[in-house]
Amino acid sequence: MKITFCCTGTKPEPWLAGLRSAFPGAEVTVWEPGAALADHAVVWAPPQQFFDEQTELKGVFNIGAGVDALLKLRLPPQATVVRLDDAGMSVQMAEYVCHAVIRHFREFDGYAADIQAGKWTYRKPLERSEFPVGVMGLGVLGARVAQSVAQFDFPVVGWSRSAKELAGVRCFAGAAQFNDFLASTRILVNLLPLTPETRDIMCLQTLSRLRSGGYVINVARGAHLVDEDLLALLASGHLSGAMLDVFRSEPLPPEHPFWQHPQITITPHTSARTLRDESIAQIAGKIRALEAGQAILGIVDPVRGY
Ligand code: NDP
Ligand code: OXD
Repeated sequence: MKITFCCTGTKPEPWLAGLRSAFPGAEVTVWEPGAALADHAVVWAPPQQFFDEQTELKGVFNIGAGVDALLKLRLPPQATVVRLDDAGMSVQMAEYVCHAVIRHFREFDGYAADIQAGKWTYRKPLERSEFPVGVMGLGVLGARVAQSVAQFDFPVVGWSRSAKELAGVRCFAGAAQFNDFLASTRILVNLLPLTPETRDIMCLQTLSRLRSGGYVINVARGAHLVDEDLLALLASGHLSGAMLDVFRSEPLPPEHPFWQHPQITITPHTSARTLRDESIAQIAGKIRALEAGQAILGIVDPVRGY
């Protein structure tokens, strides 16, 4: 068996070592133009030339959960495209979002500023029931996040394409229930995949439907959020702040207003990192299953876009 590795911005050696130890008999190499045809590919942001040349691939394994960039390429039609299915990311997302929700609700930024100014002051405790958290996307990551936030007794609502039942989460589904979901939400968490249907989904029209004093946590993709609309709603006071991990252009350009905005906290696309060992173990298991003709989780539907 031949496995080719083509991951832009990723140091290949540890991945090659892990894949070679999982498949001692296989040829595992870094792709270069003109390389021999492989059976399976492990990829992140490969160039189009990679797929133009690698025409015999059975499996294409993306080392991230989001496949929006991959699906912009022309892929070999026979290949099964597989994304990471948790692989240690859901617990990281839960940490990030719970941190953001609690930091906002408990006004920890305000306390930090007071302490910095030498002030020993108390704020009146806020009512948890007035801070319902709404999670868009109830897949592998969103479901774990919604249930983790619910552990802190916040009211939690969720929204997905197909109807779901999740303990502790009031679930809404489909376009018809989107406005009701938004109207039930004060802290909005985005964990949707980026598809033609979800691009620009957080805009003036939708964010205006959040409860007054709304807060936005975007951990999915930058193109879900219309930046100017967020800024306008912060200026008007309808929204109170945002914590953003993903941006339309990454790294966020130095002149972008998000860098210095007092109500916006940014992090550099780090809410859930790809963990190498977990990912290699998952991909190796799936290559074995595919080779044995068995079903696997995490197969991408190119028509659906995720
Ligand atoms: P999943 O595919 O498991 O879940 C996607 C969820 O979104 C599903 O519940 C799906 O509904 C819902 N959804 C998709 N389209 C729509 C729509 N049009 N309307 C309503 N709901 C919709 O993905 P993951 O949870 O694994 O990952 C989510 C995203 O998180 C990734 O695509 C990626 O962009 C981002 N991500 C960001 C990272 C970071 O570090 N910032 C790290 C990892 C991922 P249904 O259940 O009905 O199919
Ligand atoms: C992912 C990401 O999609 O890292 O996994 O953003």
